[in-house]
Amino acid sequence: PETVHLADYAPVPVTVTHLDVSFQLDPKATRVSSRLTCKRQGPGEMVLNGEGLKTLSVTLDGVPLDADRHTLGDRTLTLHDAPDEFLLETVVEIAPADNKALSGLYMSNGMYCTQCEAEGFRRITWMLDRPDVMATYDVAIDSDLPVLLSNGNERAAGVWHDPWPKPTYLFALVAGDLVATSDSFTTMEGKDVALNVWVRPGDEDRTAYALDALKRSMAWDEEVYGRAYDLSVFNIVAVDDFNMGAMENKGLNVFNSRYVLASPETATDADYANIERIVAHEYFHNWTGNRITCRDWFQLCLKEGLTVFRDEQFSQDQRGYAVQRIGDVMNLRARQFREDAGPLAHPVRPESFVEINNFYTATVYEKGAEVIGMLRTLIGAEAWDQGVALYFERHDGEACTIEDWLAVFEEAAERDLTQFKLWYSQAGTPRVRVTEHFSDGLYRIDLAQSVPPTPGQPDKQPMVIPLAFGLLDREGNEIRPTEVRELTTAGDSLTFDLAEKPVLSILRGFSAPVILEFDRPDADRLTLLAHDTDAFSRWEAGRVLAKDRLMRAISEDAEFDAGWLDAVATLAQDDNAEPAFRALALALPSEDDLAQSLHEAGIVPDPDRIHLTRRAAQMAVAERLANALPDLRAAMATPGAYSPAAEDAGKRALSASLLKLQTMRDGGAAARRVYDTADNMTDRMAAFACLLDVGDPDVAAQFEADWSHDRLVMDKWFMAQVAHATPVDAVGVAERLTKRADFDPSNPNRFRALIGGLTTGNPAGFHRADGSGYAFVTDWLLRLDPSNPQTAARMSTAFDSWRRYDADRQALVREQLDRMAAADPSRDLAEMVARMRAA
Ligand code: BAL
Ligand code: ZN
Repeated sequence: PETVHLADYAPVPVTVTHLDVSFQLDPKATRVSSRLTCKRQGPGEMVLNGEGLKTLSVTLDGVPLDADRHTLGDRTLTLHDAPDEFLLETVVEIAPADNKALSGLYMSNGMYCTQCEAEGFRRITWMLDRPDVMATYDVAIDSDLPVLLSNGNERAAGVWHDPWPKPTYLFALVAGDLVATSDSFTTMEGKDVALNVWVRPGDEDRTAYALDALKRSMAWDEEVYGRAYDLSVFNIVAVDDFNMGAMENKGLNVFNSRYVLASPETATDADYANIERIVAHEYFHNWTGNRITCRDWFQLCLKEGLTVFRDEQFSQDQRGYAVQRIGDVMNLRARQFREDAGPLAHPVRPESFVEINNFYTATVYEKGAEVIGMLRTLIGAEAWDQGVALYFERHDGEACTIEDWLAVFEEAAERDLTQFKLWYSQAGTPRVRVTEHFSDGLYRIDLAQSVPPTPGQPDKQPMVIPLAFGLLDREGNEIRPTEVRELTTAGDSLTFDLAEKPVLSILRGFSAPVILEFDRPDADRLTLLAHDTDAFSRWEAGRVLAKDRLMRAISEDAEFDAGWLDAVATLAQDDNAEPAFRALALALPSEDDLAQSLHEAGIVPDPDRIHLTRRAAQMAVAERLANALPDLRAAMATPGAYSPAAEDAGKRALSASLLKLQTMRDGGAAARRVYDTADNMTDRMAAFACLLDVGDPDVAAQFEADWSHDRLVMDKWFMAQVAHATPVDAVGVAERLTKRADFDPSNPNRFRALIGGLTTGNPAGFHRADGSGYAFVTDWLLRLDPSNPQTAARMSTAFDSWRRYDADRQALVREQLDRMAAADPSRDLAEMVARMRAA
């Protein structure tokens, strides 16, 4: 397959400024008639994209095209000597019911829907399917179905006009038997906007939270960024079969139903938080993505990194800065640091790809957001605000690059960002080594940075690393508040005149996506854990202490010392700290995190040993808290009606952490009481997980009896059973579940729940020494790949950490990677497997 390079970008010789498209919908034979208004902007042939289209006719200015004026290939339609201005009309036929790739126009539970990002529009009709071609649209939908939606404003039933020029990837069409929950919003410019959340009949009582989140997002974007909505209607549609989380199509956001539907009985607090975040994210794209889009797919982080940054800011405002920031950093480390450490590492702006769908990654999204956060830290809030305002003013209606983005900040901040731009081109997580020296009243911090080699990038240059830090005295009083220093060279030092050696609090707020290497006394970490004014650093101190204990217990059989257990117990019982923070502080580093840290320390990770040691640590914490657990949990009760707001959610999170510890002592008695009496899914799932952990023989069947009618709740059931099986049983449990009639692998949520339950939820089960986990996952990837390459390729990342493990496990994984490579996989899966095999 062909590799596409950023360096080869060239504008189109002929562009399209307007599309008239009409659809006669039919599951097996949908007819798409389109008329493109085309305009030449330079010399060259016009090459349109198409895939799987049955072409019925092609005319230019009303005249059928002669054979010598065009070439109709499998995936291209080339017009030779096209005039300066013309209308190109095509009629094609497609079969949405047969489209199981969920890209282009497809069917889900009897409704028609589309997914066009990145290159799905070419599966609908002939077009220049690339983001730098921006056109207005008129769409007419002919169907007996009652609800017919597309982008823009509705002119008549099923007739839509979108006045905002947009690239093909933002096109959407939905047709189905749907019901709406509606509301309205008046923008700061005085425009009345109708808001609708469309769902299948029966789901309408679960739409209120998404609608509320939408209104809060619209108000927030006006207040914080001065951005108002620009159409008369904003539609959200929930779809059951969806590869992504959601999609920001202009005026018609299409969502995976799991990120729309919520009721206290069926959704957990985490589901509510995700709905809030993703509704906001897709809405924010209206300005950062839609009004200003990407010139080419290499610039994906231009819209995604920025929009993640904005949704994280929004969530911080809605839910509290510290807890949100810690959660975002945990997510970054779990997904992006892992990606950066393995064969799939790539820059925030990649320079080549085979299949762009393989680059919707944690690096482009989450690291892309961190890069923007660093930019704001470096230039300051005021210059940031000016730069963003300039970006909106200068580039509205354009398809832009990272160079365009950085130029506005160079102007606003009057600062050269050449070195900063390395964050977009150099892959890998920088290491910052910190060493302290104190003598004769002089305190010196030595800083050294390095960026590890990554595929295709053996040598790296020093980056600009903003380091936020403060100083505490030995008693924990802050003696220097937060300030930011920039590390721009391989090594640097900071010095301070001080009477005694302070306690350094560094990388406050996680001011840069780096790994700190800082060997320091426990006493300093305990001081930070107890007293730091920066909540992130406080949490981080506890995290480092816990990881250190776990690493030593795994590699040296070290005991869990009383000093650490006392510190954990103190924090768990600290009424001055918010419950959500205490819950985060109680959470131990994940098995995957430990495996990576062991690997980096030169120790080959043993997944079973990691699993058992982590459980032993939990048991030690449980024993230390012992009889305090029931009262602590009782103090976290949330009487009254369920509220998904952060305060109650935080209490439930701490309560769930404590219940897990209590289960280790009482064998599940408390969890059983919670399970039987819970009035919300958050508490019920927490108890369900505990009961699965202790091997409760009845709870899975009870859960199923209550919820077998509900697809989203049953996804949780599938996932939890695999994730909470013992490592020895996990593959067997997963295998048994795949044999059920309701395991439908063509539904991505169900597939991800079950396979992800093993690969992510049960690492010791996935990495069984006999290779059964590897073989099982490979079997299913190969089964899914022919119909849904995107999801198969995405899930194949489970193998990206294979080089960490022992020679036997590596040989077993290699066997499976070889098997996939030999199975004539899709372009998507082939690219992923090739990158992983090259490691
Ligand atoms: N653009 C794909 C889905 C999202 O990032 O919003
Ligand atoms: Zn996005």
